[in-house]
Amino acid sequence: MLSKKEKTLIKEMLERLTPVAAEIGADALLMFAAYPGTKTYFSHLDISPNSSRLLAHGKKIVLAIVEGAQDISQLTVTLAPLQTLHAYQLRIDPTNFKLQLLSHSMLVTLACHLGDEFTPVAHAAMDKYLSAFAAVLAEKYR
Ligand code: ZNH
Repeated sequence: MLSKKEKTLIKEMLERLTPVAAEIGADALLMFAAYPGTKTYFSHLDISPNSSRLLAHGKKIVLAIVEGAQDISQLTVTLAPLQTLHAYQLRIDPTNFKLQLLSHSMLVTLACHLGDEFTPVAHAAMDKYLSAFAAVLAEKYR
């Protein structure tokens, strides 16, 4: 799926974004939560623009994506706790992962933040990685 080169590219790109994880996560989450079907999951959180919860939750999401990128071949192992959380505690409808709305929101946000650095090669690699990530999160439901 992902070549060695792509994995390295993703890892480096994400590591450089770690200092602005909250900002990027917040932007992506705002975009994501604007989709009608996803809003309900966040009704208990104040994720209005610039709210502390938006930044905190956004940061958690990006850091999980950075962590997963450390060794993409081990994604199912790294993400096991998150799988359980989404499937059994949060009970997120798995359709949400298949729609890839958060992945898409993240790609758009990365494109905005990275500018020229978000090359077609980087875009394709990141798209594949985020799809794999979402697929792993949806796995526990089967
Ligand atoms: Zn999610 C949570 C990530 C998807 C919903 N998440 C969470 C967290 C993280 C994440 C990291 C935290 C955990 C702790 O705290 O420990 N997610 C993630 C990712 C993805 C996701 C990376 C993709 C790719 N989510 C998702 C979806 C949804 C969700 C799709 C819906 C629809 N999450 C969620 C919620 C939560 C979470 C609701 C909880 C919040 C609170 O805080 O409450």
